[in-house]
Formats: sequence, C-alpha cells, structure tokens
Amino acid sequence: MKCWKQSLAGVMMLCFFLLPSQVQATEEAARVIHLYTIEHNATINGQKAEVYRWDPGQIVVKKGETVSLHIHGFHGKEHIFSIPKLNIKGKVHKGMTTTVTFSADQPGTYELICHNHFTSQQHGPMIGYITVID
Ligand SMILES: [Cu+2]
Repeated sequence: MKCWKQSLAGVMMLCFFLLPSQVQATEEAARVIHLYTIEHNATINGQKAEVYRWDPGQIVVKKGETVSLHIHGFHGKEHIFSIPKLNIKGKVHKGMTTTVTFSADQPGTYELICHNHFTSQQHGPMIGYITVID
C-alpha cells in the first residue's frame, strides 16, 4: 500500500515537472488579485515545525469575471500548483511572480493546490480556495 502511494506521488510529480513553469494569458480589464507563498514556523516541545500556506487562503470572484492572479514566491523554493476545476497548472519560484488568468463559468469552490506541500508530512496542506459567486 505504501509503495503504491509513493509510486502515484512520483508519477504526479513527474507530470508537473514536465509542465511549463508559468501559465500566462493576457486579458484586458482583468481584475488583479495578489497571492503570496508564506511559511509559518514554530517550535513546539523543543521541535521545529513549519507549514506553508497561500496568503490570502481564500479569494472571492464573480462568475464570468476575468481574474489575473499574481502569485508571488515569498517563502519556499518552489510551489508546483494546480487549480483542477480551471485546468490550470503552474509553478511559483521564490523571488518570482507567476501570473495566471482565468474566468470561472460556474459558481462554487475551486481549490488552488500546492503539490509540493500537499500533506502535513510535506508541511501542508497548502490549499487555497477560490469562491466563485453568481
Ligand atoms: Cu507549496
């Protein structure tokens, strides 16, 4: 069971490494929203702990609105991410900005998933939420 999970994780990581490092599109009159990759640290019972998060962790957009999401790499070497419901994949590097532009055509919650920091063992879960309203 553990071997199967490791193999699946390896295949998923390989797929993301083969993707372009940035997903970009240009749209006029796009609403610009800035997101940051943030690391939180603490020492608990003498042990260092760290977690990564998107900041802000939730954004709200309107259905059909063109949004230009500027993701700034503040902490962490890299964050390979996807927004599955929007078919968006990309990568954020420390010190760089990755921009993705989208327009969601259905209300709902869209997850922004960092695949480097997906589980608690990987200092996650680093998952942001894009709430699309009517
Ligand atoms: Cu991450």
